[in-house]
Amino acid sequence: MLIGGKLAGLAVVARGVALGPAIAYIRRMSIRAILIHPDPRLKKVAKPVGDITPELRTLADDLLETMYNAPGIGLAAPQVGVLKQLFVMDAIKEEGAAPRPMALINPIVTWTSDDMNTYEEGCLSIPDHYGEVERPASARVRWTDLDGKVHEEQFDGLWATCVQHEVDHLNGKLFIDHLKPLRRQMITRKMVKLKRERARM
Ligand code: K1U
Ligand code: ZN
Repeated sequence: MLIGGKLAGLAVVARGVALGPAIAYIRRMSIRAILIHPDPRLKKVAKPVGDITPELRTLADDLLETMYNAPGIGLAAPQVGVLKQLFVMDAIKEEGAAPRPMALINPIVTWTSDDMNTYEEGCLSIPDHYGEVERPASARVRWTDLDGKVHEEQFDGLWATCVQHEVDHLNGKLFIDHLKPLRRQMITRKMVKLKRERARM
């Protein structure tokens, strides 16, 4: 996990040590290209992460940078073409509240509430299209963090919606798969057109 912060696009990374003279290294964070639906990589089931390598930490930092830049509240590795079970999120809504960047490796939903919640979802892989999706209002998730520590936490409200949207991405599912077929086809056609236009530019 990135400990330290951002300095004009630089990640000050000090793993487990105090900042200042003990800064471990400075790495330029990268904004990665987000895949746009339809793309076969967005339909695949992501592979479980084995070892937590420096490359995986770099990927997590880049996902966070890309998510904040978009802006978005979540981003899954398959959305940048990496078919690994990793996503990042920060669903803090309150203006001025401290950010809570999270990176979740190999997440498993261990419980969902019976009460449901409907939220008008968006997706960074389906720009400018939204749809009402009904999901459990609360979800408990177990995951591994970038230090290899296992966590289990209950998410509610927007965090619950976001965590389930991101787990869907790891299973090759998009929010439009929860919509009626006609609406899904309409959005998909518009995305095909958008990709064609972007390719011409
Ligand atoms: O996974 C993604 O595509 C990111 C997506 C996550 C998400 C949005 C809404 C409900 C559930 C999950 C987004 O972040 S879309 C952008 C967005 O919702 C947003 C952007 C700026 C401020 C607040 C929200
Ligand atoms: Zn999405």
